[in-house]
Amino acid sequence: MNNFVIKKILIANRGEIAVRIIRGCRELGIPTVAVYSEVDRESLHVQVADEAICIGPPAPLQSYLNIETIVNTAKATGADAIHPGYGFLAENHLFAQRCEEEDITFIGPDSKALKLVGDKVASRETMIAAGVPIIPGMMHKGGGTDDFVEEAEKIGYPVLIKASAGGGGKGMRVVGSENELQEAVEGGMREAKSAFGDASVYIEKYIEEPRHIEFQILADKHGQAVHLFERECSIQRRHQKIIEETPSPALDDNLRTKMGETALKVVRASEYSNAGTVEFLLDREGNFYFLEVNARLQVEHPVTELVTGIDLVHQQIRVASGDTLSLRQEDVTQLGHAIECRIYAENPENNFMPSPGKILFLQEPSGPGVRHDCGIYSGWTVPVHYDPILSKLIVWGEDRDVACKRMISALSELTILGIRTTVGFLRDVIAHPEFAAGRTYTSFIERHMADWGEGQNGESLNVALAAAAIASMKEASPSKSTNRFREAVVTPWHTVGKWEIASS
Ligand code: MV4
Repeated sequence: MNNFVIKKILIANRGEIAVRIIRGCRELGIPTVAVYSEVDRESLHVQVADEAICIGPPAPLQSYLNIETIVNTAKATGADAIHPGYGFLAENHLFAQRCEEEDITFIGPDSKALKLVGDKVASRETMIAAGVPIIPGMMHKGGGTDDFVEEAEKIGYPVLIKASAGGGGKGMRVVGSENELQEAVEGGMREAKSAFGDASVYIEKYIEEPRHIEFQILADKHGQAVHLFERECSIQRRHQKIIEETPSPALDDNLRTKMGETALKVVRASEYSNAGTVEFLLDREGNFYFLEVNARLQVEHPVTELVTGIDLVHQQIRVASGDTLSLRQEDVTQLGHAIECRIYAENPENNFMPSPGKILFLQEPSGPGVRHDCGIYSGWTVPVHYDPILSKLIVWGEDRDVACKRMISALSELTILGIRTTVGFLRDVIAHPEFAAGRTYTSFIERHMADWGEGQNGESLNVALAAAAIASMKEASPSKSTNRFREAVVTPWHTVGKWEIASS
Protein backbone atom coordinates (compact mmCIF):
# COMPACT_ATOMS: atom_id res chain seq x y z
CA MET A 1 0.00 0.00 0.00
CA ASN A 2 1.07 3.59 -0.28
CA ASN A 3 -0.16 6.87 1.08
CA PHE A 4 0.28 8.66 -2.21
CA VAL A 5 -2.46 10.60 -3.98
CA ILE A 6 -1.28 8.76 -7.11
CA LYS A 7 -2.59 5.18 -7.09
CA LYS A 8 -1.18 3.62 -10.27
CA ILE A 9 1.41 4.82 -12.81
CA LEU A 10 1.56 3.97 -16.51
CA ILE A 11 5.09 4.19 -17.93
CA ALA A 12 4.83 5.46 -21.52
CA ASN A 13 8.24 4.22 -22.57
CA ARG A 14 10.39 1.12 -23.06
CA GLY A 15 13.90 -0.22 -22.46
CA GLU A 16 16.22 0.71 -19.63
CA ILE A 17 14.38 3.89 -18.62
CA ALA A 18 11.05 2.07 -18.32
CA VAL A 19 12.70 -0.56 -16.08
CA ARG A 20 14.32 2.18 -13.99
CA ILE A 21 11.05 4.08 -13.51
CA ILE A 22 9.15 0.88 -12.65
CA ARG A 23 11.76 0.20 -9.96
CA GLY A 24 11.22 3.71 -8.57
CA CYS A 25 7.45 3.22 -8.44
CA ARG A 26 7.81 -0.19 -6.80
CA GLU A 27 9.98 1.33 -4.04
CA LEU A 28 7.15 3.76 -3.26
CA GLY A 29 4.55 1.00 -3.26
CA ILE A 30 2.83 2.29 -6.40
CA PRO A 31 1.58 -0.35 -8.90
CA THR A 32 2.75 0.02 -12.50
CA VAL A 33 1.39 -0.47 -16.00
CA ALA A 34 3.84 -1.10 -18.84
CA VAL A 35 2.90 -0.47 -22.44
CA TYR A 36 4.64 -2.30 -25.25
CA SER A 37 4.58 -2.69 -29.02
CA GLU A 38 4.24 -6.15 -30.57
CA VAL A 39 8.00 -6.48 -31.07
CA ASP A 40 8.59 -5.64 -27.37
CA ARG A 41 6.34 -8.40 -26.03
CA GLU A 42 9.30 -10.25 -24.41
CA SER A 43 11.04 -7.07 -23.24
CA LEU A 44 12.34 -6.70 -19.71
CA HIS A 45 10.13 -3.72 -18.84
CA VAL A 46 7.06 -5.85 -19.67
CA GLN A 47 8.28 -8.55 -17.29
CA VAL A 48 8.98 -6.30 -14.32
CA ALA A 49 5.74 -4.26 -14.43
CA ASP A 50 2.62 -5.29 -12.48
CA GLU A 51 0.47 -5.06 -15.63
CA ALA A 52 1.42 -4.83 -19.32
CA ILE A 53 -0.71 -3.80 -22.29
CA CYS A 54 0.14 -4.15 -25.98
CA ILE A 55 -0.49 -0.80 -27.64
CA GLY A 56 0.19 -1.64 -31.28
CA PRO A 57 2.68 -2.48 -34.04
CA PRO A 58 6.42 -1.74 -33.73
CA ALA A 59 6.32 1.60 -35.59
CA PRO A 60 6.63 4.34 -32.91
CA LEU A 61 3.82 6.45 -34.43
CA GLN A 62 1.50 3.45 -34.00
CA SER A 63 2.68 2.66 -30.48
CA TYR A 64 4.94 4.70 -28.17
CA LEU A 65 4.09 7.96 -29.95
CA ASN A 66 0.35 7.33 -30.11
CA ILE A 67 -1.12 9.84 -27.65
CA GLU A 68 -4.75 8.63 -27.76
CA THR A 69 -3.85 4.95 -27.39
CA ILE A 70 -1.66 5.65 -24.38
CA VAL A 71 -4.20 7.96 -22.70
CA ASN A 72 -6.97 5.39 -23.30
CA THR A 73 -4.77 2.60 -21.91
CA ALA A 74 -4.23 4.62 -18.73
CA LYS A 75 -7.98 5.11 -18.36
CA ALA A 76 -8.72 1.45 -19.12
CA THR A 77 -6.23 0.20 -16.50
CA GLY A 78 -7.12 2.79 -13.85
CA ALA A 79 -3.70 4.44 -14.04
CA ASP A 80 -4.18 7.97 -12.66
CA ALA A 81 -0.65 9.09 -13.62
CA ILE A 82 1.70 8.70 -16.57
CA HIS A 83 5.51 8.86 -16.48
CA PRO A 84 6.80 9.60 -20.04
CA GLY A 85 10.47 8.80 -19.45
CA TYR A 86 12.74 10.43 -22.08
CA GLY A 87 12.35 10.65 -25.86
CA PHE A 88 9.01 9.62 -27.43
CA LEU A 89 6.28 11.87 -25.91
CA ALA A 90 8.29 13.07 -22.89
CA GLU A 91 8.41 16.72 -24.03
CA ASN A 92 5.25 16.76 -26.14
CA HIS A 93 3.03 19.52 -24.76
CA LEU A 94 -0.02 18.10 -26.58
CA PHE A 95 0.44 14.81 -24.71
CA ALA A 96 0.70 16.67 -21.39
CA GLN A 97 -2.40 18.64 -22.37
CA ARG A 98 -4.40 15.47 -23.13
CA CYS A 99 -3.40 14.08 -19.73
CA GLU A 100 -4.57 17.29 -18.07
CA GLU A 101 -7.88 17.12 -19.97
CA GLU A 102 -8.41 13.50 -18.80
CA ASP A 103 -7.41 14.32 -15.22
CA ILE A 104 -4.38 12.04 -15.50
CA THR A 105 -1.33 13.35 -13.63
CA PHE A 106 1.52 13.91 -16.11
CA ILE A 107 4.77 13.28 -14.21
CA GLY A 108 6.66 16.25 -15.63
CA PRO A 109 6.11 19.97 -16.22
CA ASP A 110 2.63 21.19 -17.20
CA SER A 111 1.73 21.65 -20.85
CA LYS A 112 2.15 25.46 -20.70
CA ALA A 113 5.75 25.23 -19.41
CA LEU A 114 6.50 22.44 -21.92
CA LYS A 115 5.27 24.64 -24.76
CA LEU A 116 7.37 27.63 -23.63
CA VAL A 117 10.68 25.76 -23.15
CA GLY A 118 10.13 24.01 -26.50
CA ASP A 119 10.03 27.35 -28.35
CA LYS A 120 13.66 28.45 -28.85
CA VAL A 121 12.94 32.02 -29.90
CA ALA A 122 10.42 32.62 -27.07
CA SER A 123 12.87 31.04 -24.62
CA ARG A 124 15.65 33.41 -25.66
CA GLU A 125 13.41 36.42 -25.08
CA THR A 126 12.36 35.04 -21.67
CA MET A 127 15.98 34.47 -20.67
CA ILE A 128 17.12 37.94 -21.70
CA ALA A 129 14.32 39.45 -19.63
CA ALA A 130 15.41 37.27 -16.67
CA GLY A 131 19.04 38.39 -16.95
CA VAL A 132 20.26 34.96 -18.02
CA PRO A 133 23.41 35.10 -20.23
CA ILE A 134 22.66 33.88 -23.76
CA ILE A 135 24.97 33.49 -26.73
CA PRO A 136 25.23 36.84 -28.59
CA GLY A 137 23.25 36.44 -31.80
CA MET A 138 20.31 37.23 -34.02
CA MET A 139 17.06 37.38 -32.08
CA HIS A 140 14.66 36.52 -34.92
CA LYS A 141 14.77 33.90 -37.65
CA GLY A 142 17.15 35.16 -40.31
CA GLY A 143 15.79 37.10 -43.29
CA GLY A 144 17.79 37.71 -46.45
CA THR A 145 21.56 37.38 -46.69
CA ASP A 146 22.02 41.12 -46.05
CA ASP A 147 20.45 40.53 -42.62
CA PHE A 148 23.16 38.02 -41.85
CA VAL A 149 26.01 40.19 -43.11
CA GLU A 150 24.92 43.04 -40.87
CA GLU A 151 24.34 40.73 -37.87
CA ALA A 152 27.70 39.00 -38.32
CA GLU A 153 29.49 42.34 -38.37
CA LYS A 154 27.75 43.24 -35.11
CA ILE A 155 28.59 39.90 -33.43
CA GLY A 156 32.11 39.57 -34.78
CA TYR A 157 33.60 36.51 -36.55
CA PRO A 158 33.74 33.56 -36.18
CA VAL A 159 29.96 33.11 -36.18
CA LEU A 160 27.77 29.99 -36.26
CA ILE A 161 24.73 29.37 -38.47
CA LYS A 162 22.05 27.30 -36.67
CA ALA A 163 18.69 25.80 -37.71
CA SER A 164 15.76 27.55 -35.99
CA ALA A 165 13.56 24.43 -36.01
CA GLY A 166 15.86 21.92 -34.38
CA GLY A 167 19.12 21.12 -32.55
CA GLY A 168 21.53 18.26 -32.65
CA GLY A 169 23.97 20.14 -34.78
CA LYS A 170 21.98 19.74 -38.03
CA GLY A 171 22.33 22.84 -40.21
CA MET A 172 25.21 24.16 -38.10
CA ARG A 173 27.97 25.92 -40.04
CA VAL A 174 30.97 27.80 -38.64
CA VAL A 175 31.81 30.96 -40.63
CA GLY A 176 35.24 32.59 -40.26
CA SER A 177 34.81 35.63 -42.53
CA GLU A 178 32.26 37.53 -44.62
CA ASN A 179 33.22 35.93 -47.93
CA GLU A 180 32.17 32.48 -46.57
CA LEU A 181 28.89 33.75 -45.15
CA GLN A 182 26.45 33.50 -48.09
CA GLU A 183 27.42 29.92 -48.97
CA ALA A 184 27.22 28.85 -45.31
CA VAL A 185 23.76 30.41 -44.89
CA GLU A 186 22.46 28.71 -48.02
CA GLY A 187 24.00 25.35 -47.04
CA GLY A 188 22.56 25.63 -43.53
CA MET A 189 19.11 26.42 -44.93
CA ARG A 190 19.23 23.40 -47.27
CA GLU A 191 20.21 21.06 -44.40
CA ALA A 192 17.62 22.60 -42.06
CA LYS A 193 14.91 22.16 -44.68
CA SER A 194 15.73 18.49 -45.23
CA ALA A 195 16.15 17.73 -41.50
CA PHE A 196 13.23 19.71 -40.02
CA GLY A 197 11.06 20.76 -42.96
CA ASP A 198 11.86 24.36 -42.00
CA ALA A 199 14.72 26.15 -43.77
CA SER A 200 14.94 29.09 -41.37
CA VAL A 201 18.28 29.60 -39.69
CA TYR A 202 19.79 32.16 -37.34
CA ILE A 203 23.29 33.31 -36.43
CA GLU A 204 25.26 33.36 -33.17
CA LYS A 205 28.75 34.11 -31.93
CA TYR A 206 30.76 30.87 -32.31
CA ILE A 207 32.00 29.60 -28.94
CA GLU A 208 35.26 27.78 -29.66
CA GLU A 209 36.03 24.45 -27.95
CA PRO A 210 33.00 24.67 -25.60
CA ARG A 211 32.02 22.33 -22.84
CA HIS A 212 28.40 21.18 -22.47
CA ILE A 213 27.55 21.67 -18.79
CA GLU A 214 23.99 21.06 -17.60
CA PHE A 215 22.36 21.65 -14.22
CA GLN A 216 19.74 19.32 -12.78
CA ILE A 217 16.83 21.16 -11.22
CA LEU A 218 13.80 20.10 -9.21
CA ALA A 219 10.83 22.42 -8.76
CA ASP A 220 7.50 21.80 -7.03
CA LYS A 221 4.11 23.27 -7.91
CA HIS A 222 4.33 25.82 -5.10
CA GLY A 223 7.28 27.91 -6.32
CA GLN A 224 10.05 26.02 -4.49
CA ALA A 225 13.07 24.97 -6.58
CA VAL A 226 16.54 23.60 -5.98
CA HIS A 227 19.42 22.64 -8.24
CA LEU A 228 21.23 19.36 -7.84
CA PHE A 229 24.52 20.58 -9.29
CA GLU A 230 26.02 20.00 -12.69
CA ARG A 231 26.69 17.24 -15.19
CA GLU A 232 29.60 17.42 -17.63
CA CYS A 233 28.30 16.08 -20.96
CA SER A 234 30.92 17.17 -23.48
CA ILE A 235 31.97 13.70 -24.60
CA GLN A 236 29.56 13.40 -27.51
CA ARG A 237 29.59 11.56 -30.80
CA ARG A 238 27.64 13.31 -33.57
CA HIS A 239 25.86 15.42 -30.92
CA GLN A 240 24.85 12.28 -29.03
CA LYS A 241 26.10 12.21 -25.42
CA ILE A 242 27.97 8.95 -24.71
CA ILE A 243 29.72 9.68 -21.38
CA GLU A 244 28.56 11.99 -18.59
CA GLU A 245 30.06 12.78 -15.21
CA THR A 246 29.65 14.93 -12.10
CA PRO A 247 31.28 17.04 -10.76
CA SER A 248 32.70 18.67 -13.89
CA PRO A 249 36.50 18.96 -13.94
CA ALA A 250 36.02 22.46 -15.35
CA LEU A 251 34.03 24.04 -12.51
CA ASP A 252 35.33 25.54 -9.30
CA ASP A 253 32.93 26.33 -6.45
CA ASN A 254 32.53 29.96 -7.48
CA LEU A 255 31.53 29.12 -11.07
CA ARG A 256 29.35 26.24 -9.82
CA THR A 257 27.41 28.59 -7.54
CA LYS A 258 26.95 31.20 -10.29
CA MET A 259 25.72 28.60 -12.81
CA GLY A 260 23.41 26.97 -10.24
CA GLU A 261 21.83 30.31 -9.38
CA THR A 262 21.41 31.06 -13.09
CA ALA A 263 19.74 27.68 -13.65
CA LEU A 264 17.24 28.53 -10.92
CA LYS A 265 16.58 31.90 -12.59
CA VAL A 266 15.71 30.00 -15.79
CA VAL A 267 13.30 27.75 -13.87
CA ARG A 268 11.52 30.67 -12.24
CA ALA A 269 11.29 32.59 -15.53
CA SER A 270 9.75 29.55 -17.25
CA GLU A 271 7.27 28.81 -14.37
CA TYR A 272 8.62 25.29 -14.52
CA SER A 273 7.78 22.40 -12.18
CA ASN A 274 9.10 18.84 -11.73
CA ALA A 275 12.54 17.61 -12.84
CA GLY A 276 14.34 19.44 -15.63
CA THR A 277 17.80 20.28 -16.90
CA VAL A 278 19.22 23.67 -17.84
CA GLU A 279 21.91 23.32 -20.52
CA PHE A 280 24.84 25.75 -20.83
CA LEU A 281 27.84 26.15 -23.06
CA LEU A 282 31.01 26.99 -21.13
CA ASP A 283 33.93 28.59 -22.94
CA ARG A 284 37.59 28.33 -22.04
CA GLU A 285 37.55 31.67 -20.24
CA GLY A 286 34.83 30.48 -17.85
CA ASN A 287 31.98 32.38 -19.50
CA PHE A 288 28.75 30.42 -19.68
CA TYR A 289 25.74 30.81 -21.93
CA PHE A 290 22.21 29.39 -21.72
CA LEU A 291 21.48 26.83 -24.46
CA GLU A 292 18.09 25.30 -23.64
CA VAL A 293 15.92 23.56 -21.05
CA ASN A 294 15.37 19.80 -21.29
CA ALA A 295 11.93 19.24 -19.79
CA ARG A 296 12.33 15.56 -18.97
CA LEU A 297 14.15 13.08 -16.78
CA GLN A 298 17.39 12.74 -18.73
CA VAL A 299 19.27 9.61 -19.70
CA GLU A 300 22.19 10.72 -17.54
CA HIS A 301 20.22 11.42 -14.33
CA PRO A 302 21.88 8.53 -12.38
CA VAL A 303 25.23 10.36 -11.96
CA THR A 304 23.38 13.11 -10.09
CA GLU A 305 21.55 10.52 -7.96
CA LEU A 306 24.82 8.81 -6.95
CA VAL A 307 26.61 12.03 -5.94
CA THR A 308 23.67 13.71 -4.15
CA GLY A 309 21.90 10.61 -2.78
CA ILE A 310 18.61 11.94 -4.13
CA ASP A 311 16.30 9.62 -6.10
CA LEU A 312 14.99 11.75 -8.95
CA VAL A 313 12.14 9.43 -9.91
CA HIS A 314 10.85 9.42 -6.33
CA GLN A 315 11.10 13.21 -6.25
CA GLN A 316 9.28 13.52 -9.58
CA ILE A 317 6.39 11.39 -8.31
CA ARG A 318 6.16 13.31 -5.02
CA VAL A 319 6.18 16.71 -6.77
CA ALA A 320 3.69 15.55 -9.41
CA SER A 321 1.31 14.44 -6.66
CA GLY A 322 1.38 17.99 -5.28
CA ASP A 323 3.88 17.62 -2.42
CA THR A 324 6.04 20.60 -1.60
CA LEU A 325 9.77 19.97 -2.08
CA SER A 326 11.23 18.28 0.98
CA LEU A 327 14.66 19.61 0.00
CA ARG A 328 16.21 23.03 0.67
CA GLN A 329 19.25 24.13 -1.33
CA GLU A 330 21.48 23.75 1.71
CA ASP A 331 20.38 20.10 1.98
CA VAL A 332 21.78 19.28 -1.46
CA THR A 333 25.44 18.30 -1.28
CA GLN A 334 27.93 16.59 -3.58
CA LEU A 335 29.90 13.61 -2.33
CA GLY A 336 32.48 11.86 -4.50
CA HIS A 337 32.46 11.51 -8.27
CA ALA A 338 30.15 9.61 -10.67
CA ILE A 339 30.59 8.68 -14.32
CA GLU A 340 28.06 7.18 -16.73
CA CYS A 341 28.70 5.29 -19.96
CA ARG A 342 25.79 4.72 -22.33
CA ILE A 343 25.91 1.17 -23.75
CA TYR A 344 24.61 1.06 -27.34
CA ALA A 345 23.95 -1.82 -29.76
CA GLU A 346 26.18 -0.17 -32.35
CA ASN A 347 29.28 -1.35 -34.18
CA PRO A 348 32.13 1.14 -33.62
CA GLU A 349 34.07 -0.52 -36.43
CA ASN A 350 31.28 0.06 -38.91
CA ASN A 351 30.71 3.73 -38.34
CA PHE A 352 28.59 2.98 -35.25
CA MET A 353 25.83 1.45 -37.35
CA PRO A 354 23.07 -0.13 -35.23
CA SER A 355 23.74 -3.80 -34.41
CA PRO A 356 20.34 -5.39 -33.60
CA GLY A 357 19.94 -9.10 -32.98
CA LYS A 358 19.74 -11.80 -30.31
CA ILE A 359 21.72 -11.39 -27.10
CA LEU A 360 23.35 -14.76 -26.66
CA PHE A 361 25.00 -14.01 -23.37
CA LEU A 362 24.99 -11.18 -20.83
CA GLN A 363 27.21 -10.80 -17.82
CA GLU A 364 26.62 -7.64 -15.80
CA PRO A 365 29.32 -5.95 -13.68
CA SER A 366 28.86 -5.54 -9.94
CA GLY A 367 30.78 -4.57 -6.83
CA PRO A 368 31.15 -1.44 -4.70
CA GLY A 369 29.95 1.74 -6.45
CA VAL A 370 28.73 -0.02 -9.62
CA ARG A 371 25.19 0.56 -10.97
CA HIS A 372 23.90 -0.97 -14.19
CA ASP A 373 20.55 0.40 -15.37
CA CYS A 374 19.86 -2.45 -17.73
CA GLY A 375 17.02 -2.95 -20.22
CA ILE A 376 18.15 -6.28 -21.71
CA TYR A 377 18.67 -9.94 -20.78
CA SER A 378 20.29 -13.07 -22.24
CA GLY A 379 18.08 -14.49 -24.98
CA TRP A 380 16.29 -11.22 -25.75
CA THR A 381 16.41 -9.85 -29.28
CA VAL A 382 17.32 -6.18 -29.77
CA PRO A 383 14.76 -4.81 -32.26
CA VAL A 384 15.66 -2.57 -35.19
CA HIS A 385 12.81 -0.11 -34.62
CA TYR A 386 14.07 2.02 -31.74
CA ASP A 387 17.06 3.92 -30.36
CA PRO A 388 19.79 1.30 -29.82
CA ILE A 389 20.53 2.10 -26.16
CA LEU A 390 20.81 -1.16 -24.22
CA SER A 391 21.79 0.03 -20.76
CA LYS A 392 23.78 2.58 -18.79
CA LEU A 393 26.79 1.70 -16.66
CA ILE A 394 27.27 4.17 -13.83
CA VAL A 395 30.02 4.13 -11.20
CA TRP A 396 30.66 6.16 -8.06
CA GLY A 397 34.10 6.72 -6.52
CA GLU A 398 35.43 8.90 -3.70
CA ASP A 399 37.29 10.90 -6.32
CA ARG A 400 37.51 11.13 -10.14
CA ASP A 401 40.57 8.91 -10.40
CA VAL A 402 38.90 6.05 -8.49
CA ALA A 403 35.72 6.54 -10.52
CA CYS A 404 37.69 6.27 -13.78
CA LYS A 405 39.46 3.11 -12.66
CA ARG A 406 36.19 1.62 -11.41
CA MET A 407 34.51 2.39 -14.75
CA ILE A 408 37.30 0.72 -16.72
CA SER A 409 37.05 -2.34 -14.49
CA ALA A 410 33.25 -2.47 -14.72
CA LEU A 411 33.33 -2.08 -18.52
CA SER A 412 35.79 -4.97 -18.68
CA GLU A 413 33.35 -7.12 -16.66
CA LEU A 414 30.35 -6.18 -18.81
CA THR A 415 30.00 -8.95 -21.42
CA ILE A 416 27.32 -8.81 -24.13
CA LEU A 417 27.62 -11.49 -26.81
CA GLY A 418 25.67 -11.98 -30.03
CA ILE A 419 25.60 -8.31 -31.09
CA ARG A 420 28.23 -5.58 -31.41
CA THR A 421 28.31 -2.90 -28.72
CA THR A 422 30.23 0.25 -27.82
CA VAL A 423 31.69 -1.26 -24.61
CA GLY A 424 35.25 -1.56 -25.93
CA PHE A 425 35.19 1.92 -27.45
CA LEU A 426 33.97 3.43 -24.17
CA ARG A 427 36.65 1.64 -22.20
CA ASP A 428 39.34 3.17 -24.42
CA VAL A 429 37.82 6.65 -24.06
CA ILE A 430 37.87 6.45 -20.26
CA ALA A 431 41.42 5.04 -20.33
CA HIS A 432 42.67 7.82 -22.64
CA PRO A 433 45.22 10.13 -20.93
CA GLU A 434 43.31 13.22 -22.08
CA PHE A 435 40.15 11.90 -20.40
CA ALA A 436 42.11 11.06 -17.26
CA ALA A 437 43.44 14.64 -17.30
CA GLY A 438 39.89 16.02 -17.44
CA ARG A 439 40.46 17.68 -20.81
CA THR A 440 37.01 16.59 -21.97
CA TYR A 441 35.97 19.07 -24.63
CA THR A 442 33.24 18.61 -27.23
CA SER A 443 35.97 17.92 -29.80
CA PHE A 444 37.34 14.95 -27.77
CA ILE A 445 35.97 12.07 -29.93
CA GLU A 446 36.88 13.56 -33.29
CA ARG A 447 40.31 14.63 -31.98
CA HIS A 448 41.38 11.51 -30.00
CA MET A 449 39.24 8.58 -31.19
CA ALA A 450 38.75 9.19 -34.91
CA ASP A 451 40.57 6.04 -36.09
CA TRP A 452 39.71 3.80 -33.14
CA GLY A 453 39.70 -0.02 -33.76
CA GLU A 454 38.56 -2.90 -31.46
CA GLY A 455 42.11 -4.30 -31.41
CA GLN A 456 43.33 -7.47 -33.01
CA ASN A 457 41.64 -9.87 -30.54
CA GLY A 458 38.32 -8.10 -30.36
CA GLU A 459 36.46 -9.82 -33.19
CA SER A 460 37.92 -13.33 -32.82
CA LEU A 461 37.43 -13.23 -29.06
CA ASN A 462 33.82 -12.15 -29.53
CA VAL A 463 33.17 -15.01 -31.94
CA ALA A 464 34.75 -17.58 -29.60
CA LEU A 465 32.83 -16.26 -26.60
CA ALA A 466 29.58 -16.25 -28.57
CA ALA A 467 30.19 -19.88 -29.59
CA ALA A 468 30.76 -20.84 -25.96
CA ALA A 469 27.63 -18.98 -24.93
CA ILE A 470 25.51 -20.72 -27.58
CA ALA A 471 26.87 -24.07 -26.46
CA SER A 472 26.07 -23.33 -22.83
CA MET A 473 22.56 -22.09 -23.66
CA LYS A 474 21.76 -25.37 -25.40
CA GLU A 475 22.25 -27.10 -22.02
CA ALA A 476 20.55 -24.51 -19.85
CA SER A 477 16.88 -23.74 -20.32
CA PRO A 478 16.19 -20.65 -18.20
CA SER A 479 12.67 -20.64 -16.80
CA LYS A 480 10.23 -18.37 -18.64
CA SER A 481 9.51 -16.12 -15.70
CA THR A 482 6.44 -13.96 -15.61
CA ASN A 483 8.07 -11.42 -13.32
CA ARG A 484 11.81 -11.20 -12.97
CA PHE A 485 11.74 -9.27 -9.75
CA ARG A 486 9.80 -12.08 -8.10
CA GLU A 487 11.51 -15.26 -9.29
CA ALA A 488 15.14 -16.25 -9.54
CA VAL A 489 15.94 -17.06 -13.15
CA VAL A 490 18.52 -19.67 -14.16
CA THR A 491 20.92 -17.95 -16.48
CA PRO A 492 23.64 -19.40 -18.70
CA TRP A 493 26.14 -17.84 -16.30
CA HIS A 494 25.07 -20.41 -13.64
CA THR A 495 25.74 -23.25 -16.10
CA VAL A 496 28.70 -21.96 -18.05
CA GLY A 497 31.10 -22.67 -15.22
CA LYS A 498 34.80 -22.25 -15.88
CA TRP A 499 35.98 -22.21 -19.48
CA GLU A 500 39.09 -20.80 -21.14
CA ILE A 501 39.49 -19.24 -24.55
CA ALA A 502 42.61 -20.67 -26.21
CA SER A 503 44.63 -17.64 -27.29
CA SER A 504 44.54 -17.28 -31.09
C1 MV4 B 1 27.21 26.01 -30.30
C2 MV4 B 1 28.59 25.71 -30.35
C3 MV4 B 1 29.48 26.78 -30.44
N1 MV4 B 1 29.02 28.05 -30.51
N2 MV4 B 1 26.79 27.27 -30.35
C4 MV4 B 1 24.30 23.26 -29.92
C5 MV4 B 1 23.50 21.99 -30.10
C6 MV4 B 1 24.49 21.03 -29.58
N3 MV4 B 1 24.18 19.65 -29.69
C7 MV4 B 1 25.69 21.46 -30.33
N4 MV4 B 1 25.70 22.83 -30.12
C8 MV4 B 1 26.69 23.74 -30.19
N5 MV4 B 1 26.30 25.02 -30.21
C9 MV4 B 1 27.68 28.28 -30.47
N6 MV4 B 1 27.24 29.56 -30.55
C10 MV4 B 1 29.02 24.36 -30.30
C11 MV4 B 1 28.07 23.39 -30.26
C12 MV4 B 1 28.54 22.01 -30.28
C13 MV4 B 1 28.43 21.24 -29.16
C14 MV4 B 1 27.88 21.78 -27.99
C15 MV4 B 1 27.78 20.96 -26.86
C16 MV4 B 1 28.20 19.64 -26.91
C17 MV4 B 1 28.73 19.11 -28.07
C18 MV4 B 1 28.87 19.91 -29.21
C19 MV4 B 1 29.41 19.39 -30.37
C20 MV4 B 1 29.52 20.18 -31.46
C21 MV4 B 1 29.07 21.50 -31.42
